[in-house]
Amino acid sequence: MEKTFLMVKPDGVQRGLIGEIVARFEKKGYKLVAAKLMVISQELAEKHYAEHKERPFFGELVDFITSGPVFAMVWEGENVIATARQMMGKTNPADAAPGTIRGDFGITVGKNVIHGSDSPESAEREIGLFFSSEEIASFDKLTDQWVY
Ligand code: DAT
Ligand code: MG
Repeated sequence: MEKTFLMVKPDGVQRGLIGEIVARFEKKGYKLVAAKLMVISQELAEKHYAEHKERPFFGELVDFITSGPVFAMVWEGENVIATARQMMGKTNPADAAPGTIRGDFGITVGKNVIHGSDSPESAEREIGLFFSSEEIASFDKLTDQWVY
């Protein structure tokens, strides 16, 4: 089954949005298979956002993502990578539809509450950066028979 990497960013943690965000993916029917509260090192931040290294906002982005604890998660389910991106909303909360996480909880692009992998390749890469294989649970969720 497909897996994705999602992370409540430092602004979302400080604002008390972890529970609200986890609840949305739980209610959707997805399965949480790994989660931890952690502070991202400079090195991990630079690896995680390597694709943006040449962008003018890279320094700010790394400073922000390392500025306080994040809540890192792995979620599993059918088409979870693309659907989680839809549930998050557009990168800039100003463009994100109401009902999406960024549309409901964010105002500016620099503090947009949540990260989510944008493709199968980035999901695999990001899960590997943040979690060891022993940290990812493999189990049957009994309610899946009422979801699928
Ligand atoms: P996403 O997080 O939706 O995958 P992205 O990968 O293009 O978006 O950018 C990563 C993060 O960088 C994004 O969540 C917020 C920040 N960012 C993107 N564009 C920005 C901009 N023009 N100014 C400041 N920060 C920006
Ligand atoms: Mg991205």
